[in-house]
Amino acid sequence: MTHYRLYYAPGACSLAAHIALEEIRRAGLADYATTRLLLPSGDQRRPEFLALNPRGHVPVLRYRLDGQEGVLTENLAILQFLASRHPQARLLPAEPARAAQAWEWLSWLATDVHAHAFMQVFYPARYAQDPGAQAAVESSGRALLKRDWSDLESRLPEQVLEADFSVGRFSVVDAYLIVFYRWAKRYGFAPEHQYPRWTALTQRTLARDSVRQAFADEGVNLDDPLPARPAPTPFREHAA
Ligand SMILES: N[C@@H](CCC(=O)N[C@@H](CS)C(=O)NCC(=O)O)C(=O)O
Repeated sequence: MTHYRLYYAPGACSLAAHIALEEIRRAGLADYATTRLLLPSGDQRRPEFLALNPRGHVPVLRYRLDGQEGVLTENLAILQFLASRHPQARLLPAEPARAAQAWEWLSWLATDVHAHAFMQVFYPARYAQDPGAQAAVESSGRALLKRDWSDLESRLPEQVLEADFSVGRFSVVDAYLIVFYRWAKRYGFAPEHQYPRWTALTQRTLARDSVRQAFADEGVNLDDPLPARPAPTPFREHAA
């Protein structure tokens, strides 16, 4: 049986892979262990972690497969690997048009929403030195996110209000979307008051045992407040 180890930070984007692994474990398909990193403490820059991922990012997945050890980085690669290794877990749709929709969601979330918009909000000091310019970067990220949330809400099918997930059955898209919903709440976008489809989808996702287990293991909740931020410095870190 394949065995995995996920390197994650509580509430970070790695939560999507954690949920996927929990789905796989509950289906009796494979087991996994976890290693927790604390981003505000700089664990991602420790030499032993950089040896696994020189980019200094979670998630990282280590696996043993057919006697071989492997290391995989990048959310989308990890989600795809897990879904294709364990088709019985049905983590991605099999039907081509549905699968393409899933990839449409995953690629937009990883690039426009995470890498483009949220990075400006999380790490403005990586874009500008001057505190005034950093505030401008953060507000640019917030404006992008506001646009993204409207786009997201309008693209979710009406059926998510009553049943269904983003692309029909539960998939890793929903595991990834709930990470962003939690971040949206923490960063003051109040999605529960503005986006009924995304909120209904989130509640349905949160009702899954795998999702509740991954949240509990990481010690996070949908309603966790954002801790007070330290004064801006060039190395300011966010708590996901
Ligand atoms: N492109 C990477 C981005 C991963 C990423 O940005 N992870 C964040 C947590 S959500 C991280 O590890 N940040 C630590 C840092 O940038 O120092 C992916 O999609 O896996």
